[in-house]
Amino acid sequence: MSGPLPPGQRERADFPRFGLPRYVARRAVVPAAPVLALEGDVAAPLALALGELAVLPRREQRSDLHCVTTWSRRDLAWSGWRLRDVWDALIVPRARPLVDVAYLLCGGLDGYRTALPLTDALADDVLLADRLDGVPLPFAHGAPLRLVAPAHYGYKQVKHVGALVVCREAPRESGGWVNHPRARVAHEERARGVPGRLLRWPYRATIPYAIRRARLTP
Ligand SMILES: Nc1nc2c(c(=O)[nH]1)N[C@H]1C(S)=C(S)[C@@H](COP(=O)(O)O)O[C@H]1N2
Ligand SMILES: [Mo]
Repeated sequence: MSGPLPPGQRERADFPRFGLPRYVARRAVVPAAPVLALEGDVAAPLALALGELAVLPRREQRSDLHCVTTWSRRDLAWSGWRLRDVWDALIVPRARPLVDVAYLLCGGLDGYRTALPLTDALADDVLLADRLDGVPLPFAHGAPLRLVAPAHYGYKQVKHVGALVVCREAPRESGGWVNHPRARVAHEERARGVPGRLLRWPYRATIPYAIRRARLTP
């Protein structure tokens, strides 16, 4: 994927393990037989074995990852399932969301959780990926399953996904009040209530610290 980077972003040649220092310093515990829990404002909460996703068509997608701290990694080759297909084929018929649900919260096995408005989460390019660059998703980048939502900053793209929580109201997120509810990269929605441009420099200054923390938990 070429063309100019979104506003305020800078390309990185490497692809560091990254995250909020509090979460990236934790090691997600991945069970031997991982499941995807479907819960929240649904009639019938359930847990899907990850193998059940294999009934859906596999999607391959090349897309960029834009971290809110201003680094971008371009042209990652993801493979997995479209979240909208999971929604239509598995979540709607089996968990039966209530009629007025509006958000989808994604929960990671390290305790990290963020949400997107349901309409954003069901966009064409939002995947639950289990493969990256032709190999099973490495632990560093979110095994066994990771949310890929290229139009949104990295902080919305939960790694080590263990649960999808359907919500009527905007749920609490790991980033707290500072998280923008949509976090669209093209609109530089880095945080709630502050023009994204003003956060480029202070966020950029935190990159080395987060990468160091991440390396301590390989
Ligand atoms: N479970 C979990 N998912 C997470 C995070 C995290 O700390 N824990 N950090 C987010 C942030 S801020 C970014 S930029 C990307 C980084 O993905 P990477 O580690 O594959 O580079 O993961 C996102 N997903
Ligand atoms: Mo990030």
